[in-house]
Amino acid sequence: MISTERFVLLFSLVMVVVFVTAIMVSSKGLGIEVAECLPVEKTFTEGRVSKLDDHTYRVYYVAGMWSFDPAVVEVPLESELDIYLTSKDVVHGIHISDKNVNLMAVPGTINNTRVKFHKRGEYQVVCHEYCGTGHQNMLGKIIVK
Ligand SMILES: [Cu+2]
Repeated sequence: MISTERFVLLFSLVMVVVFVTAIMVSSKGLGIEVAECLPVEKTFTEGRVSKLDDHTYRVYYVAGMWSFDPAVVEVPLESELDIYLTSKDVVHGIHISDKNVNLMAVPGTINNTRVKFHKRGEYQVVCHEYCGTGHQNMLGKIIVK
């Protein structure tokens, strides 16, 4: 007969293996990307958009009280945006409507993710971290033509 402690320990080890396997399958097998942090040395202070090719853009977002730089990004249909995000003052966040993008903007760090646009339209960019009295005005836009 197995003791309760041994059963709990064995069960915990099995669950660790199951969770690590699930993470590996999600990231490698299904291609789900996990947001990553880049080192402080690569911090930038100005927002900009760089065109890498006809359907690949690199967007450097700088969040600040209470706006995003750049405020408006225009890209063609089927574009992939490689988004780099930092903050110049306090902790902000970024959420892109209808997309599974939800990043923190932390001063001194850069967060990165990729998003692809398969439908035309205007996608609202909002700050999802309460960052002060002007938080509700912190809006941006991504226009897919
Ligand atoms: Cu904010």
